[in-house]
Amino acid sequence: MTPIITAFESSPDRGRGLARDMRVRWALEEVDQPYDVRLLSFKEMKEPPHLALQPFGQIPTYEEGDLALFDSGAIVLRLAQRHAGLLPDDADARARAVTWMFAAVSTMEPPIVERETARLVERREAWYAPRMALLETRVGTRLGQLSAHLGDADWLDGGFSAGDLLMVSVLLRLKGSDLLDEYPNLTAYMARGEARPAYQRAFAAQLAVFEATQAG
Ligand code: GTB
Repeated sequence: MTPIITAFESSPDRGRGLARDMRVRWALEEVDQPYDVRLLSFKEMKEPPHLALQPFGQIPTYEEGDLALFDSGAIVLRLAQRHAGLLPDDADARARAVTWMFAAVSTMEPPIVERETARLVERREAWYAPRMALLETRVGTRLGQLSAHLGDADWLDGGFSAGDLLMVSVLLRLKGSDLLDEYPNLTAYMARGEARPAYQRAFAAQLAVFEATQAG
């Protein structure tokens, strides 16, 4: 049965692959699982049929037969548990890879999202500059810690895993920011993730959605 994911009909990132369906697409490509996509308008995301799948009215969701899941980390975990290629076989190594998945979405991503949100919606506030300085310090602290852990390794814990998939996805939200300038090992790590054929296929698929909206 071909799983179905949801994504923005019209992504505000204009095809840059920053919305969270991208990490699910990437995981599906890594495990060679074909999938269908249901595109949603912002209005449809807040209507009952979608709220029954995603109580917060967000994308992505994942449907596989009778199973419906939401939250990108949980969806990637499901794929990694059901298919070979995203988690090591050894039980302890597997637990460590899952730890990195949680660290990506619960330790690294929140300050990065908070900074992004401030840039989008708080720019005109009188207190914007000091708040941004604070948020950038928080992000910088996490980047420094992650960089120190990664060192000159290719991936966070042995071979590429779902932990790296989520961590690279989170870091890519900072692409182009000077916050990464101090950490060449992190930019190289992100580039290794982006160079993976599965990433490239996933990126092309989400970009095609944006290009179709431009053509139409
Ligand atoms: N914890 C959930 C998960 O991981 O799945 C969070 C899901 C989420 O935040 N979804 C966002 C959404 O549906 C899209 S990804 N937002 C609409 C809403 O809440 O009403 C976040 C996102 C959106 C846009 C950009 N961008 O334009 O650059 C980047 C990231």
